[in-house]
Amino acid sequence: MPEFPKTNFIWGASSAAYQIEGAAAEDGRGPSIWDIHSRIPGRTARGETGDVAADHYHRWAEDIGLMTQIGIGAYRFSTSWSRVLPRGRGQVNQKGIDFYDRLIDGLLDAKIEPWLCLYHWDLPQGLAELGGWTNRDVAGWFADYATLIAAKFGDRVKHFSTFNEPNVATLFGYAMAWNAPAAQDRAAYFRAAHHVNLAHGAAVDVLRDHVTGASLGCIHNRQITFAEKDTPEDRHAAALLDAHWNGIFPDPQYLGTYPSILIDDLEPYLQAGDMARIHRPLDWFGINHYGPIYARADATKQLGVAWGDSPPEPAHPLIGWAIHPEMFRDELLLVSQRYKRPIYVTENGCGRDGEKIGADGALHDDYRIAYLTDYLTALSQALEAGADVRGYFIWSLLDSYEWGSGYGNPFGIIHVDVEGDKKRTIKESGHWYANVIKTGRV
Ligand code: BGP
Repeated sequence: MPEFPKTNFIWGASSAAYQIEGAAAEDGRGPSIWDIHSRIPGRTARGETGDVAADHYHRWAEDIGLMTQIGIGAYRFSTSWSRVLPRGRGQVNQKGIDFYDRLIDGLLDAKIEPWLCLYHWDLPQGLAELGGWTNRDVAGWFADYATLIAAKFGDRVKHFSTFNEPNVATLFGYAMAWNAPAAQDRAAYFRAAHHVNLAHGAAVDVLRDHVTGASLGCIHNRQITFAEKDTPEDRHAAALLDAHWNGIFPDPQYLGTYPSILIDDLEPYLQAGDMARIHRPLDWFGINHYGPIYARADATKQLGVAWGDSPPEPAHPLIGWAIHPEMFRDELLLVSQRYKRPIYVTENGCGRDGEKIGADGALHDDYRIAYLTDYLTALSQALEAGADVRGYFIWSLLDSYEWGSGYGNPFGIIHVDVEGDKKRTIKESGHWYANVIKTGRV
């Protein structure tokens, strides 16, 4: 029976602003690229938006109460850039600051450590209109936003991440057109990726300067990458996708280099001194992990690589994808050895369509408990093998707006009646997680 360290190990839960807050046009919040994207027909399932989401903007106190009930020690959330700076720069929205003040104070009162992420994909539309991540000035705009956040909350928040999954935001946003702003433009993608890295470095400096005792990291979605078929073309595609998915952000941020396979494409956007601006001292590495990815060569795609199909192995009948906890263990070991920083697993979990509260008033998600048991067992194996993992944050606290899937495929350990009155019900997995936290055992 896997046991986890009694000290020096954090049990947490994660969320993201656009996925849970709602109140999209309330109290002065400006629009972000996701408000625009989700309104364009065909972009999201059933045309759903985050306008109301889990209504966390109004129910944050109840949500803190639920975290207390589960025993959560740390809560990872993101601030909505356009809630505090409606156009992304310039005028500050005091009501937006007040909201995060209330949330942070509430968390601290409940003895839950706030982990603040500056960017979970919701660029202010005002900045998108100036070119967004493709405009090099964005690094300065992001640094100004980080300065505001540090000045307002840095007396109480000590754990900050600059970005959540910059790979998903740029690859899906600028090359593959699955996420906002849904461009398919090879040059825009490379520019955006480099500017995100510059913004990261600039924000790290600001947070370091303004927050006493800051603990800083970036959160990366890391998955082992395979060729769909064992052909030279697909093997090359897998090496490329691996560089885009796993390397283009962590390598410059933590090691001070870009993956060599991408350097020719990035070269035009690199200026003297850029790598030193990106490669700033970091305290920890955040990993979001779901499962392996597969690459197929495809010359018609912007980057010459398409998302491949996973091999014909049985998908989990209820979760819909194949479960590979051993690759989670391997990924943790790999990241620990390569980047040599303490690791926090900042997302892991599973979604399932059509979950319903039963006649007994409970939501029986035994498949989620089985999934989490397998993944936490893999984590304990990685710990035993020497990976320096210091904490685990479940994705996610609440059923949320799951981007292109809309309100389908909810991942929460707390059910939210999104179509109805937004009532919260702790799922069986939430009660199970409470016991894991209490006993330190799976
Ligand atoms: C991560 C995101 C989260 C969340 C999660 C589940 O990529 O950081 O915001 O959406 O994935 O998403 P998916 O449904 O794509 O597996």
